[in-house]
Amino acid sequence: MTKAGTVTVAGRPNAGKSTLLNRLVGQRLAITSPKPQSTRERVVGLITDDNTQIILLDTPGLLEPAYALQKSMRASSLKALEDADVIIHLIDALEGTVETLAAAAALPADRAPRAPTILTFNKADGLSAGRRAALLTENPGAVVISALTGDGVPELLDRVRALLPEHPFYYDAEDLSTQNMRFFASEMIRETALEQLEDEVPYSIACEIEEFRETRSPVYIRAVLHVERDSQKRILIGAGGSRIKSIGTRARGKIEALIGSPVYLDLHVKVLPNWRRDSAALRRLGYRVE
Ligand SMILES: Nc1nc2c(ncn2[C@@H]2O[C@H](COP(=O)(O)OP(=O)(O)O)[C@@H](O)[C@H]2O)c(=O)[nH]1
Ligand SMILES: [Mg+2]
Repeated sequence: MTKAGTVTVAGRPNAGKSTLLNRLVGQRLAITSPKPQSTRERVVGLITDDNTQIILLDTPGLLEPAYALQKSMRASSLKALEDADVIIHLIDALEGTVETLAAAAALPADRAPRAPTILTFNKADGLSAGRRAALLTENPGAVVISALTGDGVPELLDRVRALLPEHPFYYDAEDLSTQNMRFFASEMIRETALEQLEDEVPYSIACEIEEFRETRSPVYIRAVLHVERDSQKRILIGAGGSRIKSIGTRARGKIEALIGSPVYLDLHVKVLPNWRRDSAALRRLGYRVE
């Protein structure tokens, strides 16, 4: 008898959702960042053991959308909540605010997600023992974890397993994701840009993979980083091309670690004016547009 199903990790920006996906999959698949709103669409991780297969969905943080990209992010979070057999509602325990998922998602009570939800407090490594005990007393049935250290994660997995339906596996036991390397390569490049840039620039970057030739050695990848304005393009390129070169070198290393072979990364910068507010541009970049 096997169990299998979709488990959606949802919550506010910066709760540690992507860190949790990486911890559970055992690979750095999802972008993580101290800068909020790093995840823009659902990221799928597959976790398979002898008798359980979890299709884990990492989602963009729930927030009030202000422009088209954020609307798209919200739509993909809500879709992942609808698709869930089990929901992990992740809350940053250091933040203090405890709310229902319907409140975090700004959904009316009659549209609250239906799947069973495990209230999960993250960042236990920063909690005092007293605060941890108080959280568990005040929120019966909650789980306290650290996605960073792995503390409490086995207990969370046990809780998820207990709620999963009986079902044959959907995917091969060896598969790590249902998304392709093209997607993860573009995410690694965007993550590196997030690490190396400040202020508004990281939020204005989208990465498009124009060519991905796995049959070549080294693997050939041509990617474009789109920004919204000329001034951002200048910052991204840097003096004498130093910034884009450094992003390229670091991102190449991450992609090589993920695919396990040498990569030639051909990285370009272009201006796609105001793409974050433009549905046609969003669609072209592969974001969900309703
Ligand atoms: N101290 C601590 N920091 C964490 C933990 N989990 C995530 N973080 C940090 O919180 C920030 C946001 O993490 P991320 O996974 O990108 O959050 P997301 O926006 O919910 O996907 C990053 O700087 C992470 O390193 C944790 O368990 N403990
Ligand atoms: Mg994230």
